[in-house]
Amino acid sequence: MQRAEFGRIANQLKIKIDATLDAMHATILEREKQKALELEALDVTLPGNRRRIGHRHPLTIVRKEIEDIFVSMGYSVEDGPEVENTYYNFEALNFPPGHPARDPRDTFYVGESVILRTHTSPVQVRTMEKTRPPVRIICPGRVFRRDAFDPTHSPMFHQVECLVVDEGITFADLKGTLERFHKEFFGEKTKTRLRPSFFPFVEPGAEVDVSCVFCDGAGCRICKGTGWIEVMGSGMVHPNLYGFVNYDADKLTGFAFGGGIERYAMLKYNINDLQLFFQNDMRFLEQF
Ligand code: 2U9
Repeated sequence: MQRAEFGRIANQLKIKIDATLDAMHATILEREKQKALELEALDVTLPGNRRRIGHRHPLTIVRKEIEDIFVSMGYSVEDGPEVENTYYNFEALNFPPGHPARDPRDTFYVGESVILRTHTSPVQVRTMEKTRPPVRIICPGRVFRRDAFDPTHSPMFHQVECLVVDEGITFADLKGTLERFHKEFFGEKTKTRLRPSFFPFVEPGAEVDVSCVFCDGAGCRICKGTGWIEVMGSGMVHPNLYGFVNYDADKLTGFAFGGGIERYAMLKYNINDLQLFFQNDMRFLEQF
């Protein structure tokens, strides 16, 4: 009898101990869980990690803006090889045989008559060769000249050139197109002016100035007090050029112009050093 009683008590004790241990175990688990939750707590009000995402280079932004303006006026965008034949870069553009631009000190020669193009004009010649008039195109792209690096020069830079050829195209069409383009690009108050100049591929040729984008033409340090800034070269397509592409020089006239994309970007964003476009410094690039 004593033995049975003892067994019962011992059993009750075991149940109690088990329950106590279970309770303690649960408490420990709960405490651990709380600790882990506290440790892993997220403050959703903290700013997130900034993820760097790529975006367009300022020269690409400006090139596309120029393309959009001309496309909206009915032009198409053409491109062509950066490694060119001297025929397309010089001969077909009316450069005489001894012209200084052909000198290996100014132009990168890859072979006897193969060079890195010094302007995008070969694209216009190639386009005329493969299509009949009317022609209404712009040609953006890289060009190469043996210039040393400085704040306004680089051995590689970007140009955009324009060519229009049709019956009855006049100098007034050139002037009107330049005026429209510069108003679209720099703003409606921008004025355009032409000064006589010479380029082998145009006759007559003209330098293109815009009213200073910094002082609106009043005269400042950047326009050297003149109120004008030179941005392009232009002119009426030289009649000699039509023979090279089998166009009828008696029926057709045309205009052309060209300028540096870096120059337009520098004026638009007030950048004073061309090198910044090519150094790929994130502190510069992230501003666009
Ligand atoms: C063809 C006929 C004519 C394009 C033109 C210029 C004048 C010119 C330079 C300005 C500064 C290039 O960036 S720059 O160095 N360009 O002065 N370009 S007329 O005339 C052409 C092109 C193609 C068939």
